[in-house]
Amino acid sequence: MDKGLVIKYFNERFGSENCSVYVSPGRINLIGEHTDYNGGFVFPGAVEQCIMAAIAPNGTNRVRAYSIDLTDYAEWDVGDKDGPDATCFRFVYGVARELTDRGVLIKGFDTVFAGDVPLGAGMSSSAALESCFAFGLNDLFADGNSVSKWDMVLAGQATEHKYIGTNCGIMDQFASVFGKKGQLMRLDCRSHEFEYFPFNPEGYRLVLVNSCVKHELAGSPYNDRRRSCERVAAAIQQLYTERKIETLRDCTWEDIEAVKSNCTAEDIRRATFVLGEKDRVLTVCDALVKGDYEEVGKQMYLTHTGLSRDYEVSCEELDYLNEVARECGVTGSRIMGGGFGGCTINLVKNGLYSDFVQTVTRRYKEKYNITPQIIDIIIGDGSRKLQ
Ligand code: GAF
Repeated sequence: MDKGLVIKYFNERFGSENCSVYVSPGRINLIGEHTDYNGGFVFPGAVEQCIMAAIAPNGTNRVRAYSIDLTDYAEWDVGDKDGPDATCFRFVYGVARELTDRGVLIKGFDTVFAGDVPLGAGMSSSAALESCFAFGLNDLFADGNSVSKWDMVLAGQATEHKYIGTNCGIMDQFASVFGKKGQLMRLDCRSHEFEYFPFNPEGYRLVLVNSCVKHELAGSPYNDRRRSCERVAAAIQQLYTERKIETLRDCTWEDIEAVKSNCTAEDIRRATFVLGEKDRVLTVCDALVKGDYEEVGKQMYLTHTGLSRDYEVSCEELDYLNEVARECGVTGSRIMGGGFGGCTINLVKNGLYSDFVQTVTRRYKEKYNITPQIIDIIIGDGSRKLQ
């Protein structure tokens, strides 16, 4: 992303180059899917693809915002109770309100933004947008009341919940704000403790294969999955009143067995996936420390199977990409992100890389008449100011 581009558009629209420029990345996740809202572990990293925004206070109470990618413009008052309709502006509006609730006195501003995080790929372009504005508006308006990085993360997540309608966890905003070049992060989503893990697998590459399909309908299947998990946790709490069960993180395999007859088979399948996934993140961390990439890959395939059969967030196209990866001898491959379309993440031996990319591109095109997008992963830095 070129900062000259957003400055040029800012100047064209608002007649000045006097602006600050902020950037926030999308993310990958090596393992730990749908565990964040269950208080489990995730293992994401920020990528180089990002959202970039030029922002300047305008001395009024009005926000004026232009999206370069969508060629769309909106205006609203800082105190507006409803905000704009278009989703891309609702992220900006929501984050501004959430920061205000956390003590940042936000006034009117002009902004122009753009990004190169592929939309609908499961790389979290929305969290990148939220984090970009959380970071930028805090920098411009905090004036002694600056909020912490965690507050920025929570402001982005609350925006999804209150202004978009997706009851997401904390992983995407966390990765976008806290990302570090060359490092993955293992986050405990219950305690918010996290650790950076240098990620430089000798002899392997991480590559995304974007199916370029998106089957999700307005966030509701995602929220349904979350509700399934909450129902199972609530059933366990009901059985064991002496314990405190907040999420599935507080539950064991025996607990799930104990409430089997009180829950639907579908809810039990969802919970089974989540408990398995929690353990898989820890197994992968240990394997990484030992340099055991075969084990990392094995766990990735197990995650894919669980997401496809038990959590049911895969689709025909993603299962096909996973199957082709397996047939090509790729070390690890799985759906990445929320599911229902988007990318697979693949851990591939250097020597196999070109063959795999050629084969998966050809076979996917033959079957679905879509050329998949190949995205080489470079782990980059989190939210920051460019000027
Ligand atoms: C989406 C959500 F936004 C995250 O919080 C997370 O639950 C992810 O799906 C699945 O792991 O990206």
